[in-house]
Amino acid sequence: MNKPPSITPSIEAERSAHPGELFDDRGNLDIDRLRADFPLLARKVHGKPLVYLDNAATTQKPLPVIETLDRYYRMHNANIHRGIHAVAEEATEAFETARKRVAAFINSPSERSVIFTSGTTESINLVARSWGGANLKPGDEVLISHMEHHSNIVPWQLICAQTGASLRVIPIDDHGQLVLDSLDDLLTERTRLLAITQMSNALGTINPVSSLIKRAHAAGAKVLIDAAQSVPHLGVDVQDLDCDFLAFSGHKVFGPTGIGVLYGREALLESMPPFLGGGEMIKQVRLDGSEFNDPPYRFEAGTPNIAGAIGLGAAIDYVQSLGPERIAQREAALLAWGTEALGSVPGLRLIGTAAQKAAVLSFVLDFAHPLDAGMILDRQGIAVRTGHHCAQPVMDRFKIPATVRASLAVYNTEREIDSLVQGLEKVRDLS
Ligand code: 7TS
Repeated sequence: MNKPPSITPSIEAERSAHPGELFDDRGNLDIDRLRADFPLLARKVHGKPLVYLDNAATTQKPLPVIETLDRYYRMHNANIHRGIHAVAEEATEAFETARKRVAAFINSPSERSVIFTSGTTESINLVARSWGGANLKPGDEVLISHMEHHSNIVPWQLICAQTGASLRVIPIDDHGQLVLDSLDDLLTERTRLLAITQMSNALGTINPVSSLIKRAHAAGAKVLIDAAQSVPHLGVDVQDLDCDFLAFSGHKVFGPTGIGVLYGREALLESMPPFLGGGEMIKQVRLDGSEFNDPPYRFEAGTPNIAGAIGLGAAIDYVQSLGPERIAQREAALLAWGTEALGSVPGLRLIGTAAQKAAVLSFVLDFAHPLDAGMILDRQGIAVRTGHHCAQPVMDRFKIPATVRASLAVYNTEREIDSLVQGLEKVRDLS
């Protein structure tokens, strides 16, 4: 039998496409070559070269991802797991290969622990509804932090209201770091789950999740890590972390929108009831009751985002061809440059000055409202995000309505950050 043509270039093929090309012998990045992989970065906006500094919202997509999606829809589109025809087999193989790539990427002990979802938001809701619905009761507590994205707050509020459990919150200090003095009071035998971000999207803070996971486990609690921001910038290893659940989104790590991942410890997933009911998640359906499928399929009701998963596999290949450590190193240099450059702007105050932080420069200006600044920057081709960044409690903590947020990716340059600084001078002139 002929093997179906490869849909996603293998990690090896992807590496050989770039061997030593993107980095010289001393490990320095050839930024022009890297940027050439991302067609959108060559765009103009309002007649100016685009300076894309909104990577925490979503990243741009490299050619291998765009081409994989194109190839999938041109040549391999079929529904999966159910067809016996050749194209359905190709699509199924590519989808399941993507699952293996995700498992390897996060060092999951098994691909059965990798559930495809629509993104971090659905992943967290899945745990809240399925695990939370089955395990929480009055008197139990769920512990989060003050720097969570709304998608790691609201699902817990909803399930607490439904089950009678309560939500408790680890405070943050003026630098945007967790205040851990109070942890012994907050993390008790009543705590059933700690749900916490590894990296804040509004502040850039990197949390000491390894030690928090150890402490939570010692108290008998499970731990969910929101890795929406950490996977793209730091990479994660679920076995090293020893977390029980971990959620991330494909679109923030150079993959397509509408695809994400929930990692769950296998034994836990096996004990959990379904989240959504429908096709794929069952073994047998009778009118008087149904038998559910094993994980991960138990949690993947209906036709999944097949193209998205395969595109995410290509994105992961791309990240691995660059090397997560080299991405982190390059971004650290950019962050240091940006912190110093913005520090020289009179009237600018950085929000989020943690000792451990990555890729995010959130700030307020004493000469302009963030929304006005964002609009003036946009006219100069500079894309930043303004607002509360779906982290309203962070804004309340700092007593501000919003920030301007420049968020970095490996393809950004020092020159782009300098453009932001010049753009802010224009904001001052016009304000
Ligand atoms: N958690 C964190 C830490 C995030 O930064 C985001 C998205 C989410 C969860 C939700 O991810 P989604 O893919 O399910 O939407 N953060 C942002 C942001 O900072 N700007 O736009 C989306």
